[in-house]
Amino acid sequence: MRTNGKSGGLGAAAVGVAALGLGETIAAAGGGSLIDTIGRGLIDTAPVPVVEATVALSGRHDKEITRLGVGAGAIAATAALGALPPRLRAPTAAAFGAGAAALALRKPTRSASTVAGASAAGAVLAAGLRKRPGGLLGALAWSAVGAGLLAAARTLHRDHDRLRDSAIRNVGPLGGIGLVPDDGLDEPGLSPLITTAGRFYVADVNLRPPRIDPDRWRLAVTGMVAHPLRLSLAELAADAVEFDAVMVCVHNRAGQGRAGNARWLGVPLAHLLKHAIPEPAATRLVTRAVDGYTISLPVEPLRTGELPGYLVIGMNGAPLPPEHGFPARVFVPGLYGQYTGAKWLSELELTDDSHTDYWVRRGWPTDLLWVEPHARIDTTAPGRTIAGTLTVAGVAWAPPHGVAEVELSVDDGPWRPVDLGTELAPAAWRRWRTTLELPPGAHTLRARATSRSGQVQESATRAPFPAGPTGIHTVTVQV
Ligand SMILES: Nc1nc2c(c(=O)[nH]1)N[C@H]1C(S)=C(S)[C@@H](COP(=O)(O)O)O[C@H]1N2
Ligand SMILES: [Mo]
Repeated sequence: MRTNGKSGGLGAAAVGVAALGLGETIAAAGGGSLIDTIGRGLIDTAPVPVVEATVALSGRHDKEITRLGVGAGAIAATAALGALPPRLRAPTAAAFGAGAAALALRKPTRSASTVAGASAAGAVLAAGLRKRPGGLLGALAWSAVGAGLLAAARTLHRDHDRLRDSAIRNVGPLGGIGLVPDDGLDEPGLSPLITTAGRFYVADVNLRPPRIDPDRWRLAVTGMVAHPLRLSLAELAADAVEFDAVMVCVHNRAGQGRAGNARWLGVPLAHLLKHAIPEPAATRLVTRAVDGYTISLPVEPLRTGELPGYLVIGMNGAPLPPEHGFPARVFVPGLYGQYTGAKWLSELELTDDSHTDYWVRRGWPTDLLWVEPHARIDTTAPGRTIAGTLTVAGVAWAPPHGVAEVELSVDDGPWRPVDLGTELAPAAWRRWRTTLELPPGAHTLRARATSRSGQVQESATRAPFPAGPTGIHTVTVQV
């Protein structure tokens, strides 16, 4: 009996692999994903402490970890299903499929192929578990079919990505990075002045970037406006200007890498608003994306330019990469990424204060969150020119005002200013470097930035939720 029970659980899990594989393949054929849809359902409903813990623990691999978790969770749930009395298995399996199909029906991320995939997965589960599939051979056969289907789904996803990438390439260059900017401060291990798209952090609520056809895409400016607009990428490019700025995630704790500095190409929002003519009652500009994410910004300071926001279409001389919001996003330098505007933009809607943003529904503040001045230590290396010295270098930011000073403290001693590289723009990050002579042994280095508006980086450590993180990057070196 015991062996029978074990192989029953194994057999049920194997049916789960096959069901997931079939569902994912059908979904992927139409550009959807069963696994990503379930993952997104979890992300949309997870309570803030769960989201914060996941972000803190998973670092840059949050998407892979969520995807693996969904796959493993689905298979484990099927194994548990196999332990139910036979008459309950089929209805419970059907309920799983229906639940996943309901997630795939949600607007605006609705996907017909994912609804079909979820239904097929539910049907396979129900049929496969009617009798508890026993025997190692049976389990192996079901898993092999499932693994083959998952591999097929992967190929289909890649095919869709290739089509999307070639459509993006066809857009051609957007903005030219021109001369590669130089701040006179190159140092091995120091972050480049401009972060390439491949190294730029990615943060959003999706497991896979939405695919948007640039030829059919239009930016709609709608809602409380006298002149609604519908603009193509080419029309937007005609009014775009380049600017250098750092983007920082509100989850970037001291010394972490959820920040990047790029040369962006964008249309000033003040310009778009001038053409659309907001009604007097329009107080919020909702940046709405195809993934259902929204961020809203106050209209008046955007209109006057007091809050200089951009509708961004280019990054480092090229169209926005898929992960970073192709074809368009909104960016207000100085606001944390979560507050700065949506990627994969579909619409700018002018409305009143009744709108509630994606993260505000889960307890994040309505008020704009400004990036805290921050200095990061990127490298501590033996001096290249003078023996017995240590070269310390990093990046610092204080958008939108700019970095006035970066200081270093050794072993909790006094703060001493370091050398600053040439500033690209006040909203960009600025590199810094210094050389220290230290006695042998272990030493603690701390760096801090001060903004040109006089704000000194906070030294107390604070978690990201709900007002953004604070704290000083501290590094221990052995001389
Ligand atoms: N549509 C959409 N836009 C979004 C998000 C999202 O989840 N969906 N995440 C925001 C957050 S939290 C950050 S930090 C930035 C990250 O931009 P990046 O991935 O290009 O670095 O995008 C913002 N815009
Ligand atoms: Mo973020």
